[in-house]
Amino acid sequence: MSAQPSAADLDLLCINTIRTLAMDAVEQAQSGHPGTPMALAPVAYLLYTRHLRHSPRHPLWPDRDRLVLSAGHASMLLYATLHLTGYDLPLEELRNFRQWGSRTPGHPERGHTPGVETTTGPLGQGFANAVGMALAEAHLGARFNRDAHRVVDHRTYVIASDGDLMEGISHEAASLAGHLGLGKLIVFYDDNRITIEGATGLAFSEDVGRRFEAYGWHVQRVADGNDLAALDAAVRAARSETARPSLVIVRTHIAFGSPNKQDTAEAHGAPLGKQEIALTKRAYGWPAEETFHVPEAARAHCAGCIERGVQAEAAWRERVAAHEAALPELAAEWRAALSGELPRGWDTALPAIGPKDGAQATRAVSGRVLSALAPVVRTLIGGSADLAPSNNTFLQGVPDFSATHPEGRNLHFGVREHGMGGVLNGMALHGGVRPYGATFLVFADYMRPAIRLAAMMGLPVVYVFTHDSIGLGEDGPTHQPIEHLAALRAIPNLVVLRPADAAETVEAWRAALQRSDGPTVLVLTRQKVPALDRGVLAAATGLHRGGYVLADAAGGVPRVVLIGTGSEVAICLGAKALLDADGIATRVVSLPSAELFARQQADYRDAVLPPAVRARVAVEAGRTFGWHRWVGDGGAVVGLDRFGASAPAERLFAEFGFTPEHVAAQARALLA
Ligand SMILES: Cc1ncc(C[n+]2csc(CCOP(=O)(O)OP(=O)(O)O)c2C)c(N)n1
Repeated sequence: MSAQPSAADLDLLCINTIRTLAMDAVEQAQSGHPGTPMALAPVAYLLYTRHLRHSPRHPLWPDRDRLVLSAGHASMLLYATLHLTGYDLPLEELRNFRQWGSRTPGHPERGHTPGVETTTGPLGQGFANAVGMALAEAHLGARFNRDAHRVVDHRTYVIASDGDLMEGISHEAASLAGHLGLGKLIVFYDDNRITIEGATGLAFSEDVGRRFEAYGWHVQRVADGNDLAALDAAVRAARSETARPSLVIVRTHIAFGSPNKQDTAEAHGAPLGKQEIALTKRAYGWPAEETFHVPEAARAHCAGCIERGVQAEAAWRERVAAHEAALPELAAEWRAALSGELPRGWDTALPAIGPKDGAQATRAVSGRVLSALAPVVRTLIGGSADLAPSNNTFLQGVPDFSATHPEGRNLHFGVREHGMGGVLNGMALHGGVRPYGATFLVFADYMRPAIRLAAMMGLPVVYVFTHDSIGLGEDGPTHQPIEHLAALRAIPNLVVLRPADAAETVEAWRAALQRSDGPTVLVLTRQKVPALDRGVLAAATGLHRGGYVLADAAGGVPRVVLIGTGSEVAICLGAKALLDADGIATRVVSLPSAELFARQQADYRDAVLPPAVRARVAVEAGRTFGWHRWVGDGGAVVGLDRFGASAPAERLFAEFGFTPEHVAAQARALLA
């Protein structure tokens, strides 16, 4: 190579640097995925150096373009590119790929590595996250940009693999994105025709391009993933298409350049091996014996991203200043939205609901809370997977979000629970909005992978899950959640709240919106539950500690403790009346959130559940799994370790023992 490499030589030098860094890091770790980074290096190089508006020295500036590596297994593509373009990811971190304490985990983890926008690895999730990011951008742009004053104006790029496009979640999210006309979303599909088991033809033969055209996307094809000019032209065309999301299908070759492993599944998830690496490096014209080699010219060329990023952010700050001068009120609202903080005094808008309101379903109360908050907490945006009339999630008086009205805050996710989960995560990752999504509790299973990732990333998403037990009645066992509460409680960093009445439901929303470091599930009834008389019983603010003494034994020294959640709290109160009448001093504990309760100091927990009182009965219309921690060896659980049945709710509660009489009998049996 001459002292002054040509532009084309320089491009190739940078691309081969990304390729060889990926090969070397996987070899060093003796685990990982080298083939796809080798194939996609031209796409990543082109995006990061010519198209992505990003700032390596300030990766989180709000108006940056987002890039999502949905094919998270190809993490070394991202790490090598971030390293080369000047992010705070030193070569040492690449040498420590996949090791304890490194910033280069096996799959990209948000918050762990600068420049990583979302945690990916479970295929398809990143795709849906990107749809959520593009949706949030479209919404905030419509709300806060005015004519020339454009403070929200960025694109969302995605790199997706065969696996991403096979997964159902991407079908759901792509269909929604096409319907909503998210024109600033640009997806690169790595059409390498290889997955783990071999050729994609084993299981995947549809015409992906035509499928996306049918979704309403703008679809382009690039025949050779090494053709930078063709890739560049496709990106430009995708950027000019503003009414439809874009899919660029790029034909690539996994492990490009490897004489013996190119186009084989072997190159997907295993190190190439020393010998093959040497052969491949020779084919690239690379020093075969050197590892983690970064040519000075490549580093210098890619470092241009740093200065361009500084300039892009500075230009944006000027636009922000002009926006602020011209539109001070709007600018203040926008800043507040970006901060993620709730407006001062927001909770004074929470409705005061008391015993005079009578028995109500907690889902209905939640609906009142949402509509009362809508004008005040204007970052609230969300909807349901086609169950809004049942979930009570429609924000009254607020327009729908649509392709023509992206300023709307009522979302219609369609019957797409999994897609909704991934989109909510993307919206929360984007920032500036407080997203919520809803369905029946039983269908939480359809979105569990996305909920798990929200918890892992610490995203403040709120889930409204209604029809929370056999109490939904006649729809029968397919619709009656049994194991769902236990299953959700098993997810770390997820707060599950099952309020007992209207007052606890209001507090549950307060808790959900105050939480900024993780997701919250609101578990709500279809059927009416009595308004607990808070003049006599303890205040519902006890919810914030997870569990509290709702009704104490006379004299404060119980012989029996009854623990209930949600609709079963009223049953516990009924049982207490029966036991008290028998002279058995009984305490009722409302335990809307086992996670929050478990976080309390031991002395508080012991005050609520005195260790000396071994006669404890937990009552919850769901699996008993997990309850023994709270009732102990000497306790009993009135739960449901079988599927439900189709019948009116009252009959089901009676048949399955959710009655004051049965609960009281259990308590008496424990004392005997
Ligand atoms: C939901 C999910 N299922 C399975 C996997 C395991 N997995 C990782 S990569 C992959 C498929 C690889 O094929 P492709 O997506 O085409 O990636 P490439 O081989 O081109 O890198 C699978 C099944 C996963 N990461 N996520």
